[in-house]
Amino acid sequence: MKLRTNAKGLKGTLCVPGDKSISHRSIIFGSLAKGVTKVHNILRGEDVLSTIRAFREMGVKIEDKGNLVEIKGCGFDGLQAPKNPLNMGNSGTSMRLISGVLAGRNFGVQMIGDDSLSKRPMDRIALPLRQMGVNISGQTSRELPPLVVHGTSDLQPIRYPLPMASAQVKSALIFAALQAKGESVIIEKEITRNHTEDMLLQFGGELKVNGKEIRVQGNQELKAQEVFIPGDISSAAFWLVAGLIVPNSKLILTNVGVNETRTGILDVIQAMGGRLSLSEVDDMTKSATIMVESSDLHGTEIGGELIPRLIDELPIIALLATQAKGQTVIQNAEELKVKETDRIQVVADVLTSMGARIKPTADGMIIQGKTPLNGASVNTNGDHRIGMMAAIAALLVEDGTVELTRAESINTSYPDFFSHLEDLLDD
Ligand code: SPQ
Repeated sequence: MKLRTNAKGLKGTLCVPGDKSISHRSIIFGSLAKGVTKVHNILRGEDVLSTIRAFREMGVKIEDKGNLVEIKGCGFDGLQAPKNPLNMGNSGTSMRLISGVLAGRNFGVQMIGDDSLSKRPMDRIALPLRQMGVNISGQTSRELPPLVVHGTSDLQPIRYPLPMASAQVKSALIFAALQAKGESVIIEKEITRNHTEDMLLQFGGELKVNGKEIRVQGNQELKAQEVFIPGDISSAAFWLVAGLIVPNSKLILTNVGVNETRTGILDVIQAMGGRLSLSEVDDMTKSATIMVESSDLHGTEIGGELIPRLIDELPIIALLATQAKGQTVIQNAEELKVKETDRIQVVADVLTSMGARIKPTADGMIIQGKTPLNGASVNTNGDHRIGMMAAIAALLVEDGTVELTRAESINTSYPDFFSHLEDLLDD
């Protein structure tokens, strides 16, 4: 598709769709709890639909009533063996978290995915789950999908220091630990998004968090809840950056999730001198209204503990850095290599083809700022965040066209992205 170029400004107020990570977890906890869970503002993106389909195929009744989604959970023991392989589409979160759920189920399941998911390593969950007694295997030593998981009713607890900063591995182990015989201890490498921990407590479960250490007792029962999902800061990120770099812009984003494990991008924008403010901060739902305006930005350094708090925003932050004064250095972000694409290489390739000056490194990028962008032909390579980054970059192209191939991958996390862009364009 041909992308909009040469934008004269972005203006208006927008409510971004529900948080993808929290949406997945609401379906999982709702299916595992006993009773009827009601979920408001769920994201109806392809990834979450994969999680919904998987639990339906395991016998859980999930009804989309338009204004809310209702899940009739029957507990861990209520799950039934699916008749067919579970197709997780593009969703790493679905495959990894559901593997943890299956760890304590006494039946075998095959999980498959699209071409991108079929290249993503599952050894990171296979290794610890095997230690707990699960029969789990994929293809090659990286345990790539298709992945076969055969759980056990004799699941052993685990003490596991995570070798990488990963909320998906942590969450898979929490779901497994809930079904194990005794207490499990999971130690994070860096603190990552804590939606699983928050929601476990909301559903009446127990866990103890002490810094990077998480203790979970086995054999827990969960109770159905009403869940209100805030907007996804990872989707809001595209508008935050657009509002900062497109001249004559002012955007107000309402009901954005601001859980502190996800707000690294706000810290970066402030460090770069961006005009940004928060209002209507709600500590209960962890949400806020965020305002941004076109700004004079300067380069910064991004690394260490900050990385897991903005990992999915690094493609759009790289674009932000191309418009700032001076150099931006991103490091300690090697996890980017195992996302929907190798996001270090693909971000560098796409933005370089548009005229940016970016050097990919082993664990990040070095970006030179104040670069005008030109037209190009861009392929998402099946990665939604690359597609949305290219669409925001195109707004700065004054001469030339930007053609985007495989744009449909954006439906993974943001099906209304292009209609929201049209609403905000000030011409
Ligand atoms: O589900 P998927 O494909 O892995 O989604 C991505 C994304 O960009 O939408 C990563 F590619 O987000 C992950 C995120 O990077 C979602 C997630 C979660 O919901 O637990 C955690 C992060 O991954 P990780 O590697 O930290 O476990």
